[in-house]
Amino acid sequence: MDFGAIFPLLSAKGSLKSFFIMKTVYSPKHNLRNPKTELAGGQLITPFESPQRADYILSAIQSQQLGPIIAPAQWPRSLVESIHDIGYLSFLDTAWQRWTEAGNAGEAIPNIWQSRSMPSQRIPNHIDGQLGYYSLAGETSISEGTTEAAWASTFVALSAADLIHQGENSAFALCRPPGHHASKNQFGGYCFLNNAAIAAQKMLHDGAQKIAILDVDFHHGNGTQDIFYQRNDVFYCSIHGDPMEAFPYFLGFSDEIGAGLGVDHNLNLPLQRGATFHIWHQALHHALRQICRFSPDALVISLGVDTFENDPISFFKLKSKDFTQMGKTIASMNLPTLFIMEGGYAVEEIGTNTVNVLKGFKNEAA
Ligand code: 7XA
Ligand code: ZN
Repeated sequence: MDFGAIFPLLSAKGSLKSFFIMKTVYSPKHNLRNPKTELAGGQLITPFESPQRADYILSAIQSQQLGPIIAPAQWPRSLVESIHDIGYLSFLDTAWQRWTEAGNAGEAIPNIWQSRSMPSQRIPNHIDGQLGYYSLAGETSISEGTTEAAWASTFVALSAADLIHQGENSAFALCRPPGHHASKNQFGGYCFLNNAAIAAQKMLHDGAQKIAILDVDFHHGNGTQDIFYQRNDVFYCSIHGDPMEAFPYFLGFSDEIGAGLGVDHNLNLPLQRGATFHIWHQALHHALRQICRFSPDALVISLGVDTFENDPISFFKLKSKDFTQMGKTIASMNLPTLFIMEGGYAVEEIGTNTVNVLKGFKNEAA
């Protein structure tokens, strides 16, 4: 007898399906991150990483009835300090105020960095020097409200991680600003606090022994790699545009396999310009096989949908339907899975592409 036909709640295996429901954690405080300037092409342009992005995702979640939308709780600062340096966090706390008090009219954009020819380890006192010290790239301006939005984004990730701790088999953290480029002590690539790393660390605090982070954003998550590079309790794996051709340019190569205890706990799968879903999906299978060998207690997905064919700053060729298959394939791991929003700049399709992953996952997971 086909129980599924009589009771739509029952899968063929007879287990309860949760009506394709996945809880989303969301905070309207993401709107506090609303910079007017991004340095690109020698000009100050309207940033690609805009509040609209989250609006589109939220409305797709609502219209496609993914599941309940929940507000984040507040979490202790110590959880964030377990990933980021205290000095960096104080810099973020005061940067905007110090920038404006220094008499600057525009948004805070770094314009000097410690370089190969200036290897001083000193941290400058001046805000201009500190912007250089605490950043890894120049496109990302700090504007009023940025730090508050970044913390709210991290609280979204922590609350979604907590849903998994409470027994949900999956959850979606609609984080904005994103996080995977943020290292222990540097912002850049639109990221300030590394939401995926902080959430993974919370899962370990909560009793998990091993966490795998799979980064499917178009860009390599240099911050996440750097944070866990010498550790063997977190396996970091990323499929991304070849850094010889794509941001962040200086990390994400296939010979970066981890160091010390972390050897063989870092896997980079860079792909060439024009990669189709067929190629991308082969890389995903390879990644999942390695994650399987690691045998984690849970999976954190750094979910960027800037692999989409019409993304304005990326060069892969995934179509909207491919994101559904991506979710299904990830579900085959049969692990508690936390999705953390990262990039994606084709705003009109960002909601569809994101929800396609989540529904693909949920429809497949028993
Ligand atoms: O995943 N990371 C992103 O989507 C942001 C990448 C920033 C690229 C800036 C290029 N000028
Ligand atoms: Zn990206």
